[in-house]
Amino acid sequence: MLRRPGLSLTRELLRRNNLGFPLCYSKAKMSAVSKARRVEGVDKNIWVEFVKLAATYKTVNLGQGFPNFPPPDFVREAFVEAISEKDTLIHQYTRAFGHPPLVTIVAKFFGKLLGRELDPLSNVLVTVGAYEALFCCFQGLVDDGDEVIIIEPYFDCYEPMVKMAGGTPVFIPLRPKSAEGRTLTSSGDWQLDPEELEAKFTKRTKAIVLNSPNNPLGKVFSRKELELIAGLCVKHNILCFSDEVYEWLVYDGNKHVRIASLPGMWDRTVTIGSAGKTFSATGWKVGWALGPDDLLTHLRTVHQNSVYHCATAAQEAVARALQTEFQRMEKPESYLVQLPKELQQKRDRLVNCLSAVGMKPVIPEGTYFLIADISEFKAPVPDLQKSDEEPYDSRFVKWMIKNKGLAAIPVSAFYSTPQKKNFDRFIRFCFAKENATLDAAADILQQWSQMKPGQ
Ligand code: IK2
Repeated sequence: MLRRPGLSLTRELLRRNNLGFPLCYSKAKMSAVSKARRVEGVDKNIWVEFVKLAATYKTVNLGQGFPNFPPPDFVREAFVEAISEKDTLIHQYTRAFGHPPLVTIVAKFFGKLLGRELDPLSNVLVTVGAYEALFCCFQGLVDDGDEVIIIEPYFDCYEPMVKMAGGTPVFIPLRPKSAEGRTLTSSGDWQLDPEELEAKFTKRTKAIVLNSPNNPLGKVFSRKELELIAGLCVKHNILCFSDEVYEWLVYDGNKHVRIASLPGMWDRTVTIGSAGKTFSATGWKVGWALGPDDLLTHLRTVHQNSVYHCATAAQEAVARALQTEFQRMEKPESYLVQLPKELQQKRDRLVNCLSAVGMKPVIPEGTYFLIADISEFKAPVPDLQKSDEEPYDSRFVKWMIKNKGLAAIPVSAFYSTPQKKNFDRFIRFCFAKENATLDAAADILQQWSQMKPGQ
């Protein structure tokens, strides 16, 4: 195999695979294959594209949302202990809808948080990451012709997943309010217009997707905002898919409110969580959906006919880790109490660095991410060829990766096509990184901002 100089075998394979040429097929054979209609128009994926770029060039990677620090010892040890078990059952298939120890502790843990008793067998479904839980929601509950309301900016997969289910996404933007004299704005300044939101509900609306804390903005929806959404769900009798993967990552004393706990919402909400985000182990790909049996039954049908179940040892490890956290819930020694404190310091480190170079950060109330406005960035950037197809932020990030060795994600990727051009001056950084990585990014930005045009 001809390898690009300087690339490891793993990186080379990643690069080739992302180019979309499976090594065993000839091009001629591939072109004879006609695709299914459901994959029409959903073939582009921001992660495939930008993960490949970040892997091809040597970058300080603040792009994709994963920590580059290890999960805590008790979590890693839980996995090691799980796979060291002589009990052969840990190494074999387990219950399709969730390994019994995991569904038991998830029901106990979230039952306490939601203030209701959860049945491990009917109110919990374990999935391959939150991603699969989302897929099961759309496939199991959205039909041809159904409309699904999506709040912009949104985690990119919602749109193709709705379309693959035959549904129509209907978008409603969070609009930034004026900063009223403040130099720094907050994700809390981005709000829904209640009348505009209500107007999106039609006879065809089946569900609304809520993501709080929101990726990429970092907005944590307030109880009042959630009550507005909940009221509309009840009034129009529609479902809510509540993606809460960043539920623990909330800063500045903000509180994460679970919409399923609001009046009238349990029966119509599927709440989605991620052990990857909870325990800083995104590669484990263990997630879950919580909800009433009559909704989850349809997710189980999709799950049993696609993935069937998630790796047993990973489920066992997550069960053990959650058990440990359950004993010390809300206590200072809890990882889920300590992690947001650490991340808030990292957020502030990055906010200071970006402010100093004129990339105006929107201070996030939660998540791993912050978005920054690059329109007043004090550094020479070449005239990036105008393109009707590719938004400016995307061209900017590609240039930055290739020429400055710093990876981020263009925020237009989190918008629907008509809105992309209105939000193409923001880029998203992930601050769930070692301080050394954040400092390396700061060095790049500082040196770049001190350069003279033409240098
Ligand atoms: N839902 C949201 C809102 C997510 O952010 C993610 C993970 N995505 O992170 C990649 C990035 O934005 O850089 C998921 C769902 C999927 O979670 P899981 O990893 O558990 O499948």
